[in-house]
Amino acid sequence: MLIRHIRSWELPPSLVTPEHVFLNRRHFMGGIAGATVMAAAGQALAETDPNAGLYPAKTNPGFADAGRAVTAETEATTFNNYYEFGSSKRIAEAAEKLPIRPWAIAIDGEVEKPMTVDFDDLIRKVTLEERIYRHRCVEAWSMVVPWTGFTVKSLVEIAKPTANAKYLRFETFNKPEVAAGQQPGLFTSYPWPYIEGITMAEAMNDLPLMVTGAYGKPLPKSMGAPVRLHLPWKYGFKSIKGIVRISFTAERPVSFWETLGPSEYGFWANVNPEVPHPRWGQDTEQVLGSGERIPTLLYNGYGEQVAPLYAGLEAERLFM
Ligand SMILES: Nc1nc2c(c(=O)[nH]1)N[C@H]1C(S)=C(S)[C@@H](COP(=O)(O)O)O[C@H]1N2
Ligand SMILES: [Mo]
Repeated sequence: MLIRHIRSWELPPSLVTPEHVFLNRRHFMGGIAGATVMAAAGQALAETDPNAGLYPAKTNPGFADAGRAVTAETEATTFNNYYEFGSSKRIAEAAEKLPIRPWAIAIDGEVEKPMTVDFDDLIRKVTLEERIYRHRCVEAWSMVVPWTGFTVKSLVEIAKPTANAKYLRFETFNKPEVAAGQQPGLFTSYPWPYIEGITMAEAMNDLPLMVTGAYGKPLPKSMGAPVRLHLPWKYGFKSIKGIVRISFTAERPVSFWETLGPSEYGFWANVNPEVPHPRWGQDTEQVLGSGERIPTLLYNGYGEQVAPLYAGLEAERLFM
């Protein structure tokens, strides 16, 4: 198996530290080590980020309360999945090596006029808002984060896709010189760069957010600065970080994880407690930063907003 040697959560449960023990330990220690790292990172950001003045953005009243406690900032910003920087959750320091200025984003494919925009120009063309969203990782842990960003819908309006555009394909940077995970030898079999995709209908829904900030500040590098996607009703791997290209396509994009393990990670990846991952259940989730385990909700609780998107698609593998 291609992916067998990498991901610790794929090991038989008996071989790894039970997740709740690990998460509790993080909860216990996060206050000390995490706070120091974050204070330093936060200060560096405030000094150098040209968009610091845009934060905090106004909270969208429709998303002011996620119905669960917001995850402590030190937890959410130091417990990450970012394989470009390694397979551990502790990549926050390594991710600081990524240069994020200047940051060009290509918008191409099935659009009236392909373009390259500088992130600092793009962010001034859109309306930033804060939304508190639940996030559910396919590994069965979850968090609640106050994101700042702009809707994917507003990005589509700027991009002006043609009638041939059926999908959006997102691409992450490929910088082996700073991202150890992308260097030959480490995860050689991995199909870099990281790719994700959604349909045009999904893109035009109100929920998808192009995220530029979290916790009322510019996004930390560990969370995908300067810009990442967030799709709160899908498993976390769909929420691609460090975006450098957005292509409008006629063909369905094949994502990074789908290329690696098509029987385990599909295109749709909508959260559903009743459809287990081939190697673990999805009915409950560990709340990051607490000892709590809670039931997982269909579409991560966002069914009212997104279930209509999937009417007529019941033959698809919508939940993996
Ligand atoms: N480019 C890139 N994007 C990525 C990932 C990644 O490894 N590389 N991991 C994904 C997974 S599995 C999750 S759960 C979320 C984690 O986001 P967070 O680190 O901000 O919590 O990012 C997603 N986006
Ligand atoms: Mo994830």
